[in-house]
Amino acid sequence: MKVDVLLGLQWGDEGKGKVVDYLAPKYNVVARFQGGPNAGHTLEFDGHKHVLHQIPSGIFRDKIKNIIGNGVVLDPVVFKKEIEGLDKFEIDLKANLFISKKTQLILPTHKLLDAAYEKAKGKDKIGSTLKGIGPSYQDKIARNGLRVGDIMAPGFEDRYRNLVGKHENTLKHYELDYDLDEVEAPFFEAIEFLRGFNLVNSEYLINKCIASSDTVLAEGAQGSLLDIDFGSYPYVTSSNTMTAGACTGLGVAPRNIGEVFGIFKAYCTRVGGGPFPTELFDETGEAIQREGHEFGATTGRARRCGWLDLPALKYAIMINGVTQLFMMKADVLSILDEIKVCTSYKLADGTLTEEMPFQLVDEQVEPVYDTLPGWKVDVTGVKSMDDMPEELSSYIAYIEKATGVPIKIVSVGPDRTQTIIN
Ligand code: 2SA
Ligand code: MG
Repeated sequence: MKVDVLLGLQWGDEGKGKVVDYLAPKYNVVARFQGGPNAGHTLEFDGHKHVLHQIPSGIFRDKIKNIIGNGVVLDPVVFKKEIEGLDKFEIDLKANLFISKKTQLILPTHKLLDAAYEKAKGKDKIGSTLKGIGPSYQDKIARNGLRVGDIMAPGFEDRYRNLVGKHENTLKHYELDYDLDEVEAPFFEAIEFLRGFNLVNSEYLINKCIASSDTVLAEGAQGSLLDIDFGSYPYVTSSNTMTAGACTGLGVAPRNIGEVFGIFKAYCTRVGGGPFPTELFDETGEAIQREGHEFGATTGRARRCGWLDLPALKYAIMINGVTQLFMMKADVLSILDEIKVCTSYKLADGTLTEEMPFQLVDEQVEPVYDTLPGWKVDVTGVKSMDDMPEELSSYIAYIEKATGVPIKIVSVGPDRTQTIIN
């Protein structure tokens, strides 16, 4: 079987956790291919609300193998906490969780470096989650990093000291107070804990699954507009959040990619710094934030809110090869009399474009909007496309026409059951 990929098409927080959880029963394997503890995938079921950071969202379903791929950066301390948080669910982690030996480790000093770099950027800071993501990927690319498999080899502690020495050399150029001993003790405890898990050559595992007709879902984190290559650089995360990232982050050949599910919110949100053309600074933005509970699942930060941005959505669909769209949080827009959709950008010289400019920031793009009527009724109990208010059906048809991709799922609330299939 091929690997289906599920990705966020905006700036993260599209509701990927809910969708993976919903789709999981159809899959034998769920795999994370990039990102790390900066992700926050919220799942709600049977009255539980649970946020996962590094563990794939298939973990709550029996008989699903969950793989943390080589493209991920793993913080052992966060991992230990996450696993302990799963205690009450009685999951057989020996049978259900596999970690690539090639997954990069996040060290305590990576988090310190993250903080130091952000502080030095001043008002131009990225708005990093400060989980050590950038510095860990930096070491990976610079060929300095330590990987999960290294913790089983003799000399791990020496290699760790060596790398930390380099980090301390860098840190002394920044004004940052820290106490390494304080963060190292829990780190080594967590490393010992990690040694008890299935640490595997996950590229073999996943390719054997593909060959034996298992169904595999690759679960993206963050969103396409945060992609290191195609996002709003430098206000991005440090990994490839796009479909191609699933190939490199798991060891899956491009020809083995099947469906690409693109998740987007019926509006847009962004957490952290960086350009956001359709951002709302008024009461409407505040109302969306309130109604949509738009606060980060990892850091609790308030998310900036704005209208749906079609040039950005079409861009994400293009670079990912999206075959099916899933629209999330449609219920949040029920409060609005009318809904705007950005159809193109007006550049500083007056020209209109439907393409993403090289620098969203510098070009000072002005969104051009279409206005659609709102539906103004509670849709959280709607169970089928036929029961939808006409205005919501029109909103869906409008987006499908603009993007040329069918919207196959519409979410009208956080629970597993509040999911409408088209
Ligand atoms: P980082 O931490 O170095 O990867 O941050 C770089 C930028 O990427 C953004 N980013 C995110 N944006 C939305 N959601 C993310 N995950 C958490 C969640 C966020 C949270 O799911 O709720 O709880 O605040 C995420 N992770 C990274 C980040 O804001 C920077 O703009
Ligand atoms: Mg999130």
